[in-house]
Amino acid sequence: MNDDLDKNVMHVKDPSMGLSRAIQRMDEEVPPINKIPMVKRHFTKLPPLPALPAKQKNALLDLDSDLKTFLTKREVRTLVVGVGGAGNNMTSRFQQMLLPGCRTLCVNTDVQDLYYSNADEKILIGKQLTKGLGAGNDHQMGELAALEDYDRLVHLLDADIVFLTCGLGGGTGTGATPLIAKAAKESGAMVISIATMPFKMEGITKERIAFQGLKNLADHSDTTIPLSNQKLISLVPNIKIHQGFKIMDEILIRSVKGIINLITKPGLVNLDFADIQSIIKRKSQALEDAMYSTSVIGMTEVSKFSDNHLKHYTVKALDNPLIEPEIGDIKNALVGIAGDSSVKLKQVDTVVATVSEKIHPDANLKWGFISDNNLNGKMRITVMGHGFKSPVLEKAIMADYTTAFT
Ligand SMILES: Nc1nc2c(ncn2[C@@H]2O[C@H](COP(=O)(O)OP(=O)(O)OP(=O)(O)O)[C@@H](O)[C@H]2O)c(=O)[nH]1
Ligand SMILES: [Mg+2]
Repeated sequence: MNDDLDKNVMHVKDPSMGLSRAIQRMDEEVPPINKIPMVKRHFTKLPPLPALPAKQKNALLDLDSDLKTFLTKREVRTLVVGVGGAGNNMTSRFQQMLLPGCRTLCVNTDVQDLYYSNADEKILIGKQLTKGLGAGNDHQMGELAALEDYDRLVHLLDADIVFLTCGLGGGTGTGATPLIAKAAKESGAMVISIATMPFKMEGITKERIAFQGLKNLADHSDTTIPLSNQKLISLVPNIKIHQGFKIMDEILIRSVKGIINLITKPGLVNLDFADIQSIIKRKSQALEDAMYSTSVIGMTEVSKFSDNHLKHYTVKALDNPLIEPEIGDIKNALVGIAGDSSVKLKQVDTVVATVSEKIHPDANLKWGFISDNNLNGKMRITVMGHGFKSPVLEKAIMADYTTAFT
């Protein structure tokens, strides 16, 4: 070993020496360090940056006026489209709510229905084919009418999110809505279809037609929400048919409004278009996977904020009895909470944690909070879940319709 180096090494002279003795020996033998040599540092003083002329500086900064223009450009463009008699009725009622930034469009083969409907925009499809007289319960006629105006539809469905609504079981809604979904996708929109399935009393033919329409609709939509009229009867027996339609209209309108509010209102914790895109993800474009492309949307308002109360109503919002989702299979969820400035973090946590505990353990969950002082002591909870298997869609997709109409 090198002698110089060896000098600096303390050798264990006596391996049996106790630790305190060894430290004492080290203190005696190692010379104390009296002086730590100073390292002289050289700082070069940087010359001051030349001040930019104000004009040049402003050109580099993003001014509020620029941000505002950008903000309006990035606003999510939503369009609610009602197809056929039921769809037109729902859209007309939706129009009365005057949701800012949300356009409405009615599409029909029936000129009279369309004339009396109330929407920002209207399209009479299949003028050559039906002469404005409606599709007469013939879904093939409805489909041909939409084909006649397909190019016009592609141009007019210019939005980021298109909500399609119709009552399945007739001619126009059943036949045209799937093609309208296709046209909306072609124009680059995300398509959310919400359709009612007929009451049993309307007959087996209508039911079969509705199931085929649902299959075609699911094939061209990002997400499809079938609402069963029949289930409404089991929930509210002895209801009159027009009351039943009204309730379904209301449910459908609220669902659309709920989704729009989730993503378009600026929040303290924001949910946006990208979030809803990430939630409504189809497993694949294969038709068999469309049975997982359904969503559940639920809303509730609470005025008591105890843990139990919040948990109870959050589950209620998620467990929509007209959709009957398999909650444990929900793979993606959005939770929107709106409340006034008194809402506490713990309360928000209870709602979000309740959804998280109920849905699939690996689910992707996003939440947002909108501060809305108009809510005056109330909290509004909106939940949207996606990725579970819908028995109604499964039935629609798996059934063989080749013989059903002959
Ligand atoms: N929610 C709701 N559902 C309705 C209403 N009217 C009809 N329905 C349902 O929707 C289904 C289709 O009816 P319509 O929308 O009138 O039919 P359409 O699409 O106009 O078809 P055609 O008139 O044959 O061209 C019916 O079988 C009912 O189950 C309504 O006002 N509200
Ligand atoms: Mg009609």
